[in-house]
Amino acid sequence: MSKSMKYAAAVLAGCLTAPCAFAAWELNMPLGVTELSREIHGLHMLIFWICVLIAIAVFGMMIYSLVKFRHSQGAVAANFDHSTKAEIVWTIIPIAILVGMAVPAAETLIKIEDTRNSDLTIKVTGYQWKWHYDYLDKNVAYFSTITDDSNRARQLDSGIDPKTIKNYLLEVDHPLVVPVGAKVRVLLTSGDVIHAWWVPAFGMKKDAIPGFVNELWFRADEPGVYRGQCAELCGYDHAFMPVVVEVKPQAEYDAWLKEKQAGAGAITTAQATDKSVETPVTNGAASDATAAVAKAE
Ligand SMILES: [Cu+2]
Repeated sequence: MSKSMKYAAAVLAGCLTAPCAFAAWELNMPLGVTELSREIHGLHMLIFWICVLIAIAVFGMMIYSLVKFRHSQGAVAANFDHSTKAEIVWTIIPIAILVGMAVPAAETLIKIEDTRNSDLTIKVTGYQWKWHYDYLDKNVAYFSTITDDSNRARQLDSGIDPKTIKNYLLEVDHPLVVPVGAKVRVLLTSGDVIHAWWVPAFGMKKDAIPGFVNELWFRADEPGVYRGQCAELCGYDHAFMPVVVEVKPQAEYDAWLKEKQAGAGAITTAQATDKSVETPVTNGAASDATAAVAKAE
């Protein structure tokens, strides 16, 4: 057996004895937990199958022509150089395909951009390297930072095996909390460089740009914890600012909000009496963004 064949046999044996590793492979996009994410997935599958049909038609015709009209069979090349009929056909068919894809895509895009009639508005500000969540008109605002255990394990020569850390690099101290079934409007901005807020299960990702306010919305159908990451290369710790969203039943969310508001009230009182208490970090861009939002509303 040659060396390369031995190698191939070893790889094959490895593949057959490690089905667990392959079971974790996910080739397609996740389906998500919002109506929009499922619609985007449907659109992706529709266009995928259209591409498959086009590939079958084009390669089928090409292979048929190569075999049927091969030189060894005595084929003689045609000598025409123009066909109006063929040009009309190969113009109309692609236009029909493009229009057929554009109609459902435009419908979905319009839904994605429609942030009207939201139940809750949260301003999300990206910082190097954490997120700030501000529940507008609710008097609740806090930072969301990667947890200490992930942060320690990721240091060079930390000696900590990342596999021992639960949700390694995908866990934060204070997740974003929203009620299930509510239309949540997210206003995105940044305090320093461009970041991007991304939760794959919601089918949503948008840039957070200093001095600008971008909008997105989601309505999670199922309670649970959904994880994402900053999706814009924002500096050397870009990989260490995860996004965690906890979707809770309405009653649990109400209780959480009340608790947070009580905590915020306590901090405000402490700040009024004790000047040494650190005030929350704000900066020009983020404050401008809040002003712009207030104006828009
Ligand atoms: Cu970032």
